[in-house]
Amino acid sequence: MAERRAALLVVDVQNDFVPGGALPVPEGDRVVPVLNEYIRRFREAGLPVYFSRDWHPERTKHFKEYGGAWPPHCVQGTPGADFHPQLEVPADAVIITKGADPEEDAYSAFQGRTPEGEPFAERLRRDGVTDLYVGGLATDYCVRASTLDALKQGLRVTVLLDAVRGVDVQPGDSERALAEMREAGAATATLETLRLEGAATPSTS
Ligand code: VGL
Ligand code: ZN
Repeated sequence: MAERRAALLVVDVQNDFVPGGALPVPEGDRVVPVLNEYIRRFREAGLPVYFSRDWHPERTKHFKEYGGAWPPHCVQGTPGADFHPQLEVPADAVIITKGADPEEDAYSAFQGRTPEGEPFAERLRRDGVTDLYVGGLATDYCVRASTLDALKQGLRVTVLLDAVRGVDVQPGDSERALAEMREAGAATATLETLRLEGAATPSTS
């Protein structure tokens, strides 16, 4: 069997996406302690962890005022674009920035780049990642788009059900998004069922 290597992608856990923010995801803050536990497990197993962030210019066709769907959020350099203060982002974490192009919605982390300007998919290939575990915000937008793109890249993808929440602009959007991700080939897991591939040390829980 070919060697496999897991990695964690934490999607857009930023102040504007939690209650009190500009585009709050209901219960968005609840994913933070759960993600912190996933982050610890991946790091203890010697596996990579990536953090995507939504990072828009003030003027973008993503915002209502310029023809898009959303109120202004995650504007570059503002407190709303910071990671949630309780999210345990390691000092050496790889941050994937997306949404900086004023012509793009960029819901997917695969439209993002590392600080060196490398596309996320290339970075994953270089890191030898074959299995991507995805949690964060929001289930029906950036988690959905990132998961579907990861599957298109040929990765095995697992959505972390206890570490995602959705916007649900229409009731049921998140459930429909999860069904779509499963249909496209995504697996699902929780802290209780997680078994990591390619861990340097066996995970004990
Ligand atoms: C997102 C709506 C607008 C997300 C980003 O991170 O899911 N949703 N921009
Ligand atoms: Zn956005």
